Amino acid sequence: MEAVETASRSTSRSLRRVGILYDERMCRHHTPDDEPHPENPNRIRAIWNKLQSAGISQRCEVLSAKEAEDKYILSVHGKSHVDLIRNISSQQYNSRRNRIASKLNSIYLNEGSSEAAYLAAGSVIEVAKRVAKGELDSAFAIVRPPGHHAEHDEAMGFCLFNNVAIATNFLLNEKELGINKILIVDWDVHHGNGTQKTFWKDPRVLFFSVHRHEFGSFYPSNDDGDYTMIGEGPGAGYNINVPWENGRCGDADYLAVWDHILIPVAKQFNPDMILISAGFDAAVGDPLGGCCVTPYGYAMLLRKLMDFARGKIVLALEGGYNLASISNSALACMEVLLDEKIVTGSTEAYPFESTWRVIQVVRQELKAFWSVLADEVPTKLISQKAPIPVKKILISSCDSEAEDVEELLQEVIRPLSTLRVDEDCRVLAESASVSWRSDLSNIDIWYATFGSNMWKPRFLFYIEGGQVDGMQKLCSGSMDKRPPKEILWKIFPHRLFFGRESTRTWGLGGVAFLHPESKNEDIVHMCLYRITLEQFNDVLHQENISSYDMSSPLFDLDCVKEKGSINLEAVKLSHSGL
Ligand code: Q9C
Ligand code: ZN
Repeated sequence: MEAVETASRSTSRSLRRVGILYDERMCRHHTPDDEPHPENPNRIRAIWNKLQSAGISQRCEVLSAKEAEDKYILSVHGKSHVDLIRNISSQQYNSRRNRIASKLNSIYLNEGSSEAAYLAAGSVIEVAKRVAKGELDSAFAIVRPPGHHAEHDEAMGFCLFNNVAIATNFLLNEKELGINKILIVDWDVHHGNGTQKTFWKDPRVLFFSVHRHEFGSFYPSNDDGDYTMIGEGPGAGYNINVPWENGRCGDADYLAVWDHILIPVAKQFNPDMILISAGFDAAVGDPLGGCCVTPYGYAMLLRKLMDFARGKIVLALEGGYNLASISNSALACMEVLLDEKIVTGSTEAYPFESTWRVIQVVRQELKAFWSVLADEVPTKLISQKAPIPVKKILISSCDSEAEDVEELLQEVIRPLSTLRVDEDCRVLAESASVSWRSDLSNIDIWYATFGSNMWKPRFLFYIEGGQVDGMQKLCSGSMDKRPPKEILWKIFPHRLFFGRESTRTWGLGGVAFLHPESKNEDIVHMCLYRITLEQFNDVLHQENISSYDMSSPLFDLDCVKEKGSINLEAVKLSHSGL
């Protein structure tokens, strides 16, 4: 008899039996000389510590890891791959290990890798088995290395064995468990290529992945994650990809995809169990993902899935590289599993226009297989896209003589309009570099604001962090939390104009400038804050919720200097903010 069946539940335990699995042995997989790497042992430690200090693990059945048996791993991987991962940590491989890793795509290996890989796969099997048997209602396996990129004969993308695929095959093959249809939801920001391939022709497994794709340029950088990849043979229609065209997707985008694709299909598919490839690298603040799902967003996504498979849900950790983000996201999910907080409501934001477009093409592609997708999405909904902003910044010179408007337009407006505020910030480095910070922390700028930022307490949330009033938005603040060194109110004899037709973040007219030309009646009140260029970048990042890739500044002086005649001095003297 299993321990969890006999354990009498104390009153502090949840009414729901929720399993949580953590094992320190999975921390022994790390880079050979412990060089920094985003996929490092502190990821699972951070989550585990958070769940303990929040009192969550105390309300759960705590399980420890078990190594997977080869026969289960072999249901997904080839023999040579299994042999390699089993032996890679042995001494015979000491001299070859690094060379082997370097030939693989985004993989490191050390003496702890074999054991961790077996434990990660075995742990997902373990919790899945207990949920299938009804010993647990649901469970979260805090495992690493992650799994969803691992293919039949190939480790890649930080993944050695495909943990979720292995557990899925285990459930289907253990006939007495009575699990015949499984829904895999892969909300890791990357495409679950390995899982997709495993079940490509298998109608017992509905694989759903939502991921940054950018037309095949985002990792794993090929067409596998395209929406046209729907499965084959008997599996046709049982593979659903939702490929983002850009980063910066957040709660509103994910919820729209849930409401208009995943949830209707889940209803029709009616799974016996749900496995979630629960990477948290689409979370706000993730250095690789560049998306902005909040813990509240994850809670909603999970809550909506609990209405299926009689709540039999297993979460297995995949990616997620910001320790605070993944811990908070995991905590939010555990609270949902424990059913202790009601999560309802909607988000402040609307989905991107591109999100509605993707939803429509996915529905079109799959409607032959899922009748619930056949109807057009109401135009009323689609017209609700990322809102028109109430504000924004970026001013040029305040006391220009306006004698050479043409030149000013060329030299001020053009460089400003090339700011990367609205661009896709592709993450080039594995970990966010912070080297720009020290340079920019020594440079003061005047940040001229209008609209809500003129109200100091409101603006300070972007510096000090906190909850912006009237919005469900939690600001992280700047890394430099010093208050503005000076605050100035000024009236400028100019008018504001929108420098672009639209930006993806703010919608129409997203970025405003002071018009360099001055007409008699023109007047604008602005509040100027003297802050550092580092702080300014942090403000920009938060206001354009979008780019949480902090590996490079959105704005530095090169943007201006390169273009020639707007020099540093001029920027300082003219009290120009940016
Ligand atoms: N220039 C998971 O989240 N990035 N894996 C490679 C190459 C690899 C992510 C970038 C990202 C793998 C489980
Ligand atoms: Zn990922």
